[in-house]
Amino acid sequence: MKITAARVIVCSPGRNFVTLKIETDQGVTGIGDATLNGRELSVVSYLEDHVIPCLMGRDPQQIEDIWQYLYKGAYWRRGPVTMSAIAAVDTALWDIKAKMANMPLYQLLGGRSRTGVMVYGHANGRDTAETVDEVLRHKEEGYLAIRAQSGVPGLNKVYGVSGHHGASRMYEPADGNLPSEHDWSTEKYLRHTPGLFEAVREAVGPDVHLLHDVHHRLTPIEAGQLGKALEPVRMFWMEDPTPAENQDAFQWIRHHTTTPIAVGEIFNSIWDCKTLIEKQLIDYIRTTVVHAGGITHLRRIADLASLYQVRTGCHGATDLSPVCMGAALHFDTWVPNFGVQEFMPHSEEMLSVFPHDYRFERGMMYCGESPGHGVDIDEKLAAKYPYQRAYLPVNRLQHDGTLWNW
Ligand code: KDG
Ligand code: MG
Repeated sequence: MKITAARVIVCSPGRNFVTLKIETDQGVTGIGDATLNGRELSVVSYLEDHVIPCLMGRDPQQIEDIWQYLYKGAYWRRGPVTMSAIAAVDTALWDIKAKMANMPLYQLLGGRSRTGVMVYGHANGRDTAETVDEVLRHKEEGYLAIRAQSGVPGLNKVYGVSGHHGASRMYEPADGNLPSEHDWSTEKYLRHTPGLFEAVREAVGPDVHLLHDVHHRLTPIEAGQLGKALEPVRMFWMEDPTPAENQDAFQWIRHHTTTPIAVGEIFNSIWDCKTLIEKQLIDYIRTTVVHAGGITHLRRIADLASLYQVRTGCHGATDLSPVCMGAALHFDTWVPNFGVQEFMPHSEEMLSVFPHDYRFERGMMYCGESPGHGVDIDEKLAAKYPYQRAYLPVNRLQHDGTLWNW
């Protein structure tokens, strides 16, 4: 069997998505997500200029060898651009292998470990009252796990919260302008957040899992303070409490709180989380199919994590395409140490470009039974939505404009 063609499809049905399609001499094709939010075209170039020429004529069944070839063979290892490109190739190859075997992908990985995949939804509000309402609305929809983010009194724009009610699900639109600027005050945030979660827990009752994303904004000792203050609420997790380049820094959070910690949506290899996992400094690892080298590498990370009782909690915001979601749901259906999957629904427009067989029902998601990962791309429709330059926002300290972590 041989790879005969591969091409990159870029489209922007509300936000940019980069998709790699691989064709074979047997007529079977596979697709993989290569979307790197705000830096999309760098992965397009990496694939078109450097990776695709190396794929021609290779046997697509040799997934591991192709992975090693692209990782070790480049000499320049790791990094989000390289690993997203490798992920796209890897996902497309697993799609092809599963289609050749006439099996849904989870069967090839080792079969079903659970009936469905628990997902968490996003409840965002401009203040505590609106956030509580959004949490209750999600509970009504059947969610078993809900992430709550709220505006902070005295701050203009805060992570995850849109200016207008109801628009919060699409909080980083591909609008072609330069990065928007958010402002930040750790003092105001730390004053507000424990009361927010007290109100949310009181309203939602004891059974719903509650999650919160700190989005890298605290120092380790501040994160320890927040985690300790949230202990009475019994959080499912506190996400990205501090930047994780220095993995040992998480010890200081651990020394001060038993609130569980989730990290890893921006990690792209096992080396980014090795210390965090081996020293049991985290409880959930959030690496994804698209940014951490595909199914092949994500499985390696999950296996390391399982030795230390760290469970998976894959990133699943809308900037990861439906192709990534489809592959992730197969991974989640198999992986023994599954925790939860993030689910931020794509718009109808986005979903129309990516025909898929996964579904959401009462807080759970289910991958389909069709061969492969179950997601396709409608290339004609995709062509109607050309690329638009887009950025993630930046964040500055409110009192003096110092650039802060986003
Ligand atoms: O591209 C960045 C977004 O996906 C990210 O900011 C969303 O933090 C996020 C999350 O937890 O979904
Ligand atoms: Mg996050």
